[in-house]
Parts: sequence; structure tokens; C-alpha cells
Amino acid sequence: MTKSKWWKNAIIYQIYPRSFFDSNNDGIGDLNGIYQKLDYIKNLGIDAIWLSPIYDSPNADNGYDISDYRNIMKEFGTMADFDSLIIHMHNLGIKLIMDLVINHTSDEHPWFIQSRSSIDNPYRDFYLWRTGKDGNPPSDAQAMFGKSAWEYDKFTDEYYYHLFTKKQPDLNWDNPKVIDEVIKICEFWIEKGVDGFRIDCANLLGKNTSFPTIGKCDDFFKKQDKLIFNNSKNHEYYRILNERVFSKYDIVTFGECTQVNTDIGKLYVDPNRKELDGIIQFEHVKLDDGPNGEKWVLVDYKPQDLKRSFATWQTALEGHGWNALYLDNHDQPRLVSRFGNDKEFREISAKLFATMLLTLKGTPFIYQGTEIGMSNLWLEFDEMDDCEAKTAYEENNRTHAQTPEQLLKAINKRGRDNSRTPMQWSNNANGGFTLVTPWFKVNPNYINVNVEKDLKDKNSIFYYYQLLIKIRHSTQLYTLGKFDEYLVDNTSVFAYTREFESEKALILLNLTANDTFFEFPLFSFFGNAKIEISNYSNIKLSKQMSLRPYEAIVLRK
Ligand code: TEU
Ligand code: CA
Repeated sequence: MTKSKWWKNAIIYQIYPRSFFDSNNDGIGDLNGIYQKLDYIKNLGIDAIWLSPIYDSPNADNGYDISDYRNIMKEFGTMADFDSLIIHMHNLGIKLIMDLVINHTSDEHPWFIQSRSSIDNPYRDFYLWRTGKDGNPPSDAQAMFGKSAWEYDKFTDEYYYHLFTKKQPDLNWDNPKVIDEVIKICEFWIEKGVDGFRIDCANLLGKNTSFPTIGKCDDFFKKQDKLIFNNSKNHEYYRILNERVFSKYDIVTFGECTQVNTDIGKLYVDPNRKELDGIIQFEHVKLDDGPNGEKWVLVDYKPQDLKRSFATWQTALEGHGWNALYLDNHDQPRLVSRFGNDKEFREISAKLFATMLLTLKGTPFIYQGTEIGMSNLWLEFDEMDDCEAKTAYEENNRTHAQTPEQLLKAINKRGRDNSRTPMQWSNNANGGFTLVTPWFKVNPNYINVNVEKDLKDKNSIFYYYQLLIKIRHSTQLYTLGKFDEYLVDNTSVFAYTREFESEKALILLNLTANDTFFEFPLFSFFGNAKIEISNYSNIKLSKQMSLRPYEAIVLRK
């Protein structure tokens, strides 16, 4: 079939259902809650929603541990609720992208219950089982959240492999029956009307299943590189999935690929290779990692690295594949706290990064709450929910790698709980998310940062996003235009043009909290251009120019 490229023009809104809106006051967000807020999402200008997992799950990793791919988690509602949600979305012209978690299942999935029951069970090979070595795990492979990737199972006296928590056993993609089952799951949801998939852990499915010894090395990622990241088998799987299911429908596939550079990334999304449509890569969300790729460190990212990272991906994928653009999501801290300034420049810096997100090439993903500038919060260890943070805490208790104070600071800076707090709808109790005690702490700043307030203020972050989206929808310039970078060596100002047929725009972004002087690029051409949008007023263009803290200007010819 000929596929339309609707997803190139689309602005996607990510919903983490547990924290979006609680419609029945049990403290947990749900599908009817999303239904009730669709007008709000439509008003923002959104074309499609990516829904984090809503399938049946014991919630060891908030739904990223699926126990039934064809049922809705009870707390979120029923299949009938899902059916009315998707009908209503489609009536409003909003498409639905489901999260496809196929690297692993829950240990409570019937396949795994069968698999662990005996060595000759037909489902045994759905997972990765190995015998231990003299009472030790089969290899020194480590899980993503720390600790061994092997869990001993007494029923059959063997170990199973899990890249995430021990409640998330990895599927064995070498088994063609696993692929057949995944294809059936895709078809089930496509028949229900979904418009695409965000593929979880997309570049981790294929593993080196001889599980060679990794040995001593401080860098977790380097260490596991050959074992789990970007195994060439992944490409084979996507070609099969593409041929047997993706290519048959007008759907989009975005692959979440951690640990890819542009050379590898291109392979997943080069249209000629017929694998995936778009790549969600991680380079820019690792700029504040420690020197050995550590997550729990206190390192500040450098604006020039952010520039370089985005420019590299923009250039490398030109003509070779499609980017997903994001600055935060349910796994990342809030963008204003991380890349901007969540104190005196919260609104201005939120608008600056909105400008960047919506003027680069690729499909922009806006994470719930980012459109009103929601920020990180402070949590004590006993208030945390995220399994990754909890594992880090337990591990640190064992190894004493950091003082508890250092670790607490680091988790509060980088942890996933930051983005998972309930959506702040109003300044009513619990931010208007629920009438009862919510499942998770609400950021206390909901009094000042909430949807109701933004909707009343014409200068709000919300309306700035709305305007940017309108602008992006009014032309093909920002969707298809070529990207060219200027002021490459400037450590503060990210400057680039987008060009499509006779249209051209210059984007000037001061990524810092300081006034910044620079030599205006292409002044003779853009010096008299119209200001398409800016987060400041009173702009005077000149050849020697200065930008105010987090100032963003888009000039259009
Ligand atoms: O994340 C996959 C992933 O690559 C992890 O490294 C993730 O970035 C982690 O949060 C880093 O600290 C996906 C999901 O987005 C995540 O929520 C799940 O926990 C994970 O898969 C397992 O399903
Ligand atoms: Ca509820």
C-alpha cells in the first residue's frame, strides 16, 4: 500500500496515563480521564497522542511489564473505555500511537508462567534460560538498573535473563514464534484502529545469546555494548515486522534507541532499508552523564554540547531518515529544570526550548505538563516510586559508592519520578488531578504552575506552544526545510536556518541565563525579516547584537 507521511507533519503529545487525570477518584489517572481532557489537547493543536502502556500489568515498572497484551489495566478502565477513547480521538482528528513493549514481558505473563514451569514446556524458548556456573550466574551480564541480569529460578534450577527488573524477563527474539506472537499483537491493535507504535527498547531486542564474559570495566554501556546494544539481528527483526505487518497499514513506527550514534541510528530509519519510520535517540539526554556513563552523578550539561548534538543529528539524517524530537519524557527529568532554569527564568526558558523543539526537523514530542512548564520536585528516598531509583538506593546501601546525601541529590536531579508526578490542572487540592489522595506526590508548585492559570494568561507557556504549533502547521518550512547551522563555535547561541523552496527562517536561541553578544549571521538577508515568534518583546535586530537570558527569536522571509 502507499503510505501517507502524516507523521512528518504531526505534533505528538505523550501521555503517562497514571498521572494524567483521574476520572473516578481512586487516585490513579485513567482512560476516561484522558477522554475528558481531549478538548484541552486539541486546543493545544496536537495531531497524535503517544500513550505510555495501558495494558494489564502488575506495575513493577508502571506498565512497562505487561502481563496481557490484549487487555486494559484494571486501574485504567476497560476495553470499552479504550474503544470510546479512540473513536472520540479520531472524531477530533487526533491519532493514537501505542507503546509496544516487546523486549520483555512481566514475569506474570502466561508465557513466562509456562516457560518457567519445566525445561521442555513449549514456551521454554520464549525466554532466555541458561544454567549457572558452579552456583553462580551464567555470566557477569548486568541489568540496566544495576545488579546481575540473571535471576535464579528454583523450579528448573536455571537462570533467566532480564535487562530491566527481575519482574521483566527478556523475550528470546531468536525464536520465530516470538516474532509471530508480536505480529499478532500488532494486528490486534491495528484492527482496533491505532495509528502507530512507539517501540520500547527498539535496539535491544537482539542479543549476543552466547553471553560472553564482559570483564572489568567502569563504563556500563561500553561493557555491555557487544552484548545488548544494536546487535545486527535487530535489523533482521524489523525487516520481518515491516514486511509482515508495518508496511501493510498506514501506521507509523518510532523506535526508542538508546546508545546509538548517527551511523547506527540511520540504519534503523533509512527508508530504503524498510525497518522503522523514526528514531527516538538518546545522545542529548546523556550529556549530563558522568565520565563513565554514570547516571547518578552531579554533572551539569554544557549548552554547546546540546547544540552540537542536535546539529549532528539534523545534518546526519538529512535525506537518510527521520528524527523524533524531544527534550523530556516519562524517563527524563523535566526540561526546564534540566536544560533551562526552573526559578527566575522558568517561563522564558520553557518558551525557548519550545521554540527549539518546534523549529527543528523531525517529529516533535511534547510530554504532558511540559506545555505549562512543569518542573522537577524534591523527593526523600521514602517518597520515591520509580524502580530504577529504588534499585540505585539499595545498590548504594550495599556498595557505599556515594554518600546517601550525594545519591539523594543525584536522583532528584536525574530521576524518572520528576516527570511522573500528577498533571497540574488547577490550584485546587492535588492540583485538580484527583479529589482523593493521589497515587504519587503532586509537585507543590501546582499553586503557581497549572493549566487553569495558563489558560487565563495570553502570555502563558501554553499559548506560546499553541502559537508555535499553528506556525508549524501553516507551512512545510519547519517540517521539511533543510537545516543549516551558523555560529557553530559560539558556546551560548544556537543559530540555524531552515529552508524550503522559496521560504526561509533564521532561528536564534540563547541557551544560557546570561546576556550574550554575537555577530548576527546573514544580516543582509534577515536584518529586515518579519519576527515570526519570540519569547521577548521589544526586539531590535542589529549586526552586533545581544540576546537576553534564554531569548528565542524566529525570523521569517
Ligand atoms: O526505556 C528503555 C531504556 O533504554 C532505559 O534506559 C531508560 O531510558 C531508563 O529509564 C534510563 O534510566 C524504556 C521505557 O521508556 C522505560 O520507562 C522502561 O522502564 C524500560 O524501557 C523498560 O521497559
Ligand atoms: Ca482513576
